[in-house]
Amino acid sequence: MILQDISLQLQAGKAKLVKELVQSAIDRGLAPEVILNDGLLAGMDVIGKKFKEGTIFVPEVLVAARAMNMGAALLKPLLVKEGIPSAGKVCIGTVKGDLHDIGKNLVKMMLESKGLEVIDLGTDVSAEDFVETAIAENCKVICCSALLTTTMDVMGEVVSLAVEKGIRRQVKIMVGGAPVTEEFCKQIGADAYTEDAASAADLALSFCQA
Ligand code: B1M
Repeated sequence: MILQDISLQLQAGKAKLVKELVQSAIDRGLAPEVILNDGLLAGMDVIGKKFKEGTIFVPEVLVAARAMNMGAALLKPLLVKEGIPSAGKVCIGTVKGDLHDIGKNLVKMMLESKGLEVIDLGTDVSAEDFVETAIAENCKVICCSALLTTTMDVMGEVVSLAVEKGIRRQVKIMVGGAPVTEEFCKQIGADAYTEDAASAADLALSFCQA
């Protein structure tokens, strides 16, 4: 089964092979969302569990992440339609101190697939950078991603700074990433938590259309 092969080769860090398998899955007519969820993300899920258990280490995770990115790059043109008018402007980044960007990149891809214009601030993004960008670019939504429990609090700083700079009513603040929860979102006064990239994009679009 090709999806299982994609997952297994991703876990083995075989980026070139993953790319070939993803291309072959596309050629066979499998839906890009299925290839992403049941192939690439299924493989990253296993990597995450093994990393947590301590049976694999940073180098193995890095090669798997590279394979994930190469596979996702092939799916991007199928998920993101080029040349459609912008449905609204959003900025996105992984918060200060945090270098994980796979999830953030997926959210970005899904936002673009909804026709939203996305300003990607990258990783290690301070509260100041999020808020200043939202002001300068007139963004309707700020999207913050965090993968480390130690960096989640920066999301609270984004909310506080948005209040301090007087833009809190004009901008929605969305949060997500593995350690983030609905409860945490409420606690820091953000507008919305979503568990995955597709629901984040749906919600960001509805915020922009409101
Ligand atoms: Co790191 N890492 N890592 N890591 N890493 C985790 C997060 C960890 C849980 C692993 C573990 O179990 N021990 C753990 C954090 C523990 C904690 O905080 N409690 C951890 C650690 C400890 C570390 C280091 C400290 C390790 C070290 O150096 N000793 C270090 C920190 C570096 C830093 O950031 N300062 C580190 C480094 C790395 C690598 C560089 C090796 C690599 C990152 C490569 C990269 O991103 N370019 C890496 C990876 C890959 C992981 C795991 C294995 C996988 C993360 C991932 O990409 N998942 C991760 C284990 C895990 O999460 N189970 C782990 C796939 C991705 C698609 O999922 O990002 O969750 P995710 O995104 C999802 C949703 O969360 C959601 O959408 C996506 C899919 O639909 N989502 C949003 C994400 N952002 C959203 C925003 C939204 C809405 C939804 O709205 C705005």
